[in-house]
Amino acid sequence: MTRKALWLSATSAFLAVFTLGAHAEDRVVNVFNWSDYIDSSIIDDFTKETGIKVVYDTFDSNEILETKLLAGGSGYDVVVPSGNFLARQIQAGVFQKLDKSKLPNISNMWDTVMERTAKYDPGNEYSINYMWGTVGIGYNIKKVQAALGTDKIDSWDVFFNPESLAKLKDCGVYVLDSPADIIPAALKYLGLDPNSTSPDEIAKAEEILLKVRPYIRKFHSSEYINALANGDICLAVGWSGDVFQARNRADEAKQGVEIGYSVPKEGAQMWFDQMAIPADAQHVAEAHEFLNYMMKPEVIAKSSNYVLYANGNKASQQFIDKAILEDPAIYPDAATLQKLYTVSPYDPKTQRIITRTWTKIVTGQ
Ligand code: N2P
Repeated sequence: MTRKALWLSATSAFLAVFTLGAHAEDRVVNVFNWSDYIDSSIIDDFTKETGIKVVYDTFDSNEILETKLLAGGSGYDVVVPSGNFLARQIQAGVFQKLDKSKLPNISNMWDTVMERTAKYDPGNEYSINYMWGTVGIGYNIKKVQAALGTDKIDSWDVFFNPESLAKLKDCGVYVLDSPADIIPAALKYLGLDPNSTSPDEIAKAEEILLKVRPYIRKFHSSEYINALANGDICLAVGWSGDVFQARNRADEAKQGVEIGYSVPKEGAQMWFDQMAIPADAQHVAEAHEFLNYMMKPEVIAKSSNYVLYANGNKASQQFIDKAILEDPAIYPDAATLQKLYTVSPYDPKTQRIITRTWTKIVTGQ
């Protein structure tokens, strides 16, 4: 070997080692998930185990996530839309099919949940269930008792009946800033199909929501957790696990705040949040490793134990706290399941009506 050739091969060997080293350090996955939705030690453990750094951002609205996904180039490798949004995003070409050969832990998933999520993602080709839960009523037991003379909340009437909600105005009412969660609840309360696309029926939901609008302090999809826990509000239409997290925070604060959650008897929405990989993700291998890690029974059980939502992983149930697994408001029993309905994605025309309606409701005009 000539001197020059020797130098060249030494240089390329050095470059190769250097690039490999840089590559190993560089492994990253950009995750965009709902706020208050994970025990952060899970992220640290994932990085320890795989060497993959996690950049973890949060949102509290399907609409925000959807805007980013439809614009493209979000920079995210794993996102978690709810099923009804996922379905139309799949249609729009936003996601790539999962490589199931990289997801051996899929065998831990729960067929009962997969059958339901297949409604949004036929064959579950694009997504894995993260958590699922309901839309219901979170409330401050003592304050509601003082204002209404009862702390038995078993009906949407406490919220949709203006006379009742007026009594809770001063102690504070928050509502999810989420048309696809609240409008179906209004339709259901009115005895109509929560999936109605009839403009007349949606107008009826608008009418009833405008009647209670003066008694609503805020539309927001995550602040109600602390607001309930601190005793700043007495009622929130919110997501099950978030209300249970409020209950835990209130217990920890030991200020005497007691929080209840009701799945109203008229019916409540059951939703499924699904992990998926955008078509333009830059770290596809890392995204699959993340998904596979989240399907480890101990890992996803740890998440459920912390966020107080049920997950779609059957094998994880042996690691879930008994009190959670046996709480029908988290893991519904047959009687609770009877009361739950799912919602379908809105077609573009209905979506325009819903968006317009929602603006009117939130602005109160
Ligand atoms: C997480 C709430 C997610 C439920 N805090 C709505 N999909």
